[in-house]
Amino acid sequence: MAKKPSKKIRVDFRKNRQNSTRQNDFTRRVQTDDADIDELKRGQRVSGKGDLSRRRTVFGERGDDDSFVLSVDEAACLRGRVLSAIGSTQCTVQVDEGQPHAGKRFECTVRRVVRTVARDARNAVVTGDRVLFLPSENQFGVIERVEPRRGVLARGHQYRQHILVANVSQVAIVSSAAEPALKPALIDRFLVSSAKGNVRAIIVVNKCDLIDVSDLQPMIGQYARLGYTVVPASVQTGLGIAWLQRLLKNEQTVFTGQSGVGKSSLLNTIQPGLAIKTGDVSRITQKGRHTTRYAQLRELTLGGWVVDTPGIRQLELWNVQPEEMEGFFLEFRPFVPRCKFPDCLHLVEDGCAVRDAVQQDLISQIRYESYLRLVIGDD
Ligand SMILES: Nc1nc2c(ncn2[C@@H]2O[C@H](COP(=O)(O)OP(=O)(O)O)[C@@H](O)[C@H]2O)c(=O)[nH]1
Ligand SMILES: [Mg+2]
Ligand SMILES: [Zn+2]
Repeated sequence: MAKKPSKKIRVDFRKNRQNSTRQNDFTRRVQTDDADIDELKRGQRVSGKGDLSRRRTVFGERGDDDSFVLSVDEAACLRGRVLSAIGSTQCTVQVDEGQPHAGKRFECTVRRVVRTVARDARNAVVTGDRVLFLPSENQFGVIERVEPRRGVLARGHQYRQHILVANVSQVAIVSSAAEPALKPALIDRFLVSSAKGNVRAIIVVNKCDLIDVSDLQPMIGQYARLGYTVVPASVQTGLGIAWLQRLLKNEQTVFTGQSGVGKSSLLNTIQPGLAIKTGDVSRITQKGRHTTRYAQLRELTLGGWVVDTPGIRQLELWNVQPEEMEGFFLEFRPFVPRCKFPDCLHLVEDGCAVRDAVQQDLISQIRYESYLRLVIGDD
């Protein structure tokens, strides 16, 4: 196989804003300074101008997703998966199978150059990332490289993208048949987020013990025709649990959905202790004890991972343009080319074939309403 050509890039290192926090934390200072010295030892050029205006040549290649994959000393590094990442700097990494320290967990900081080559420094390292890290003593280490991601879930947060988790293979969109009532619009919103992140979706309808399951058939049929798997489930009766276990085996699955629908109960039924207790979410950071919202990977004994996203009630859509929305509603596709105007948003325009299809019951009214809410964005 032909090797991709190595590329050199020049990167600017911004003025080091970590100085003040370093002063507060002696161990961190030692680690970070050692990391800088290591970089010097490995022959990376550092200009003599000090921190204010450093430029450096780094080596690497473009990943398939257009990320920049740094060249690192692979023999000295361990490969692992980020179980949780706080602020892209404090990461817990579990070593992959087939390597020294397999299964062990390391508390890692992130080499500054990793943040520099990331498109957005805040998302430089996220939960689920595959990384190479340089281990040091006492199960500490420094992340040297983040592998290209496939399948990310992101949300908009304070007008910026916040990647919640990377390398996810599927999302379990959990809803409940009753208490709280089934909300198709919410399911559709989650379906769009998953499709936007290139992640397969499974729809779980929990609490089926509270209803007559045959009442769900039209809804199940509708989503099944669109190619989605719908699992009727109940923690009370055990309905759907074995099916869910089969669907989760050897996959990386994010559980998401409104609070109260039974995500924690389902996770604990699938595997005792799988759900994160709310108390586990707080963690000591440099600024004191913080209850942060971050995703955490949990290993399944049957193979694979699940990610619980405590405190994140819903995935706000990030960067989905109104004109792009129709593409996420698969049943609209045959009609879109027949609209009179090529830029039709299927709202009030004349000659809209999508609206005609809704009128003729060829597109479900409920799905069309979900579409409207997402395009108009007022829910
Ligand atoms: N009747 C019924 N109640 C359930 C079921 N699953 C969960 N619950 C209840 O729903 C409530 C919320 O569950 P929880 O797992 O905390 O929901 P989460 O917020 O999505 O994690 C709890 O009181 C559960 O006992 C179910 O299948 N049937
Ligand atoms: Mg919960
Ligand atoms: Zn139209």
